[in-house]
Amino acid sequence: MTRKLPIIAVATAPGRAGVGVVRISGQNLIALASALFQKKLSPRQANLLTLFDEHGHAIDQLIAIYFAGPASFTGEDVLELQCHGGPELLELVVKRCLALGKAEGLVIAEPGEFTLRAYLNGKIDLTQAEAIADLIDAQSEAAVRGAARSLQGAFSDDINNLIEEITQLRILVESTLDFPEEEIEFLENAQARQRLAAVKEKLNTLRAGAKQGKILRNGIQLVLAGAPNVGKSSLLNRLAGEEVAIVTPIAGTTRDRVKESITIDGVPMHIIDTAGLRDTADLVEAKGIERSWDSIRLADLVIFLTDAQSSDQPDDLKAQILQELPPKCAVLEVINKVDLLQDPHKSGSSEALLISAKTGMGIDQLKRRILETVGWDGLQEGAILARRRHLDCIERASEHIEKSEQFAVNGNNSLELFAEELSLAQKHLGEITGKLLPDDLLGKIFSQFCIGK
Ligand SMILES: Nc1nc2c(ncn2[C@@H]2O[C@H](COP(=O)(O)OP(=O)(O)OP(=O)(O)O)[C@@H](O)[C@H]2O)c(=O)[nH]1
Ligand SMILES: [Mg+2]
Repeated sequence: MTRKLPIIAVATAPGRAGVGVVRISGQNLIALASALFQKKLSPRQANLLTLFDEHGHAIDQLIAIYFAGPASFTGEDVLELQCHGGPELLELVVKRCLALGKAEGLVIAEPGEFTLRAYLNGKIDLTQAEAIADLIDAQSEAAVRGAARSLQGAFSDDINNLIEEITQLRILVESTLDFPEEEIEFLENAQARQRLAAVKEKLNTLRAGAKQGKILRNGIQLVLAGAPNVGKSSLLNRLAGEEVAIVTPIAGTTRDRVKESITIDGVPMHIIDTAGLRDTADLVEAKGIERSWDSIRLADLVIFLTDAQSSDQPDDLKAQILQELPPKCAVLEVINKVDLLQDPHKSGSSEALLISAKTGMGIDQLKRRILETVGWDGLQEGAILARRRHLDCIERASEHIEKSEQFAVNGNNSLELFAEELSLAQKHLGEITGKLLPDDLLGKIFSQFCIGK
């Protein structure tokens, strides 16, 4: 995880483009830079140079920029080669660099290794490192903005401010521990409870923001489920705004899952249209139905679609779906084909939404209900892009703050426990920015990056 060898990788995406960037980072790259170009590069300047192979034939004319450490992305010396963007060409450039960097031990970078070095050298903290990956993976404009804010340090600042407030409180508590007779007075004088309440409120705001950020980052797995022929594929097409799934009047049309990603109000939705659920002797259809159940088991939200005209009672199927749902997954009941009804308002339970995938009736309300059900509050100014890991740490910190509150109330002999809970809350918050992070977790986080980052 913490090797010191110089590393190299293509930093741009695979494929052909105008420009392709090869990045090298290491503790001392002066010798390598000279070997590559037979001249000393001036740091932070664009140098137009030609790279030659071992026979003296030109490989590419490129722009080289040399960043002397620690004033670089990784904190080490960094050499960035802006070549022409062809995959074969970039491979040749990397090969040439590897050959000339052999003496210094130049190796191909592992996924996320550049960013890991930036983190280990104190150039960025862990939330900022994660924000780099999230910025690159962002699936909507709002997600880009959220990740960019985290990269600027907005999320880390919020966390660090909270940690600082808890530290102040701990200092007060711990300095009183030596004088037990003053405990009760301390709690009053230091306004411990008010300060704790303020910490709690900030933590709640942070949690609410992080929840929104998680929705924005991961999107929602939305599964369309129901009996055959109720119009699931038609609804997918309507939501996607194009004919992605085959629609026919024949029950059992959809066999395999059809996936389409859209955004609703900037929130990424990964919609999965499934095979209609029924007992069947058809082997292919049965396999498809198995996959429908698999999708339901992984959903964030299931739309249970029924047909307004059908006389079938959907209650059994609904009960079956409810049984298979993962925790925290909601079901939205939606009745389709209301365009065929004389009086749409008479149909179904009061909660079910009435739509027509064919005419588009009720689709806007459905979109609104989807966002409401998954807990999307609308985009707040200053939203950050959070991960499951962040939310878990915030939840755990909140639990310890809640517990500490009890000890602040009881007074007698509980200041030590009060201090202990505060310190645990702090520890979990520290995990978010990486100040207090187990090594194995670090490996896990950076291994999810792609090479060249
Ligand atoms: N009138 C009307 N017909 C609809 C509506 N939605 C779907 N249909 C029709 O219902 C039939 C079945 O639609 P699909 O979208 O294929 O239904 P499905 O639920 O995907 O069916 P399976 O893939 O077999 O499970 C087609 O003939 C559609 O044109 C609607 O809102 N109104
Ligand atoms: Mg279908």
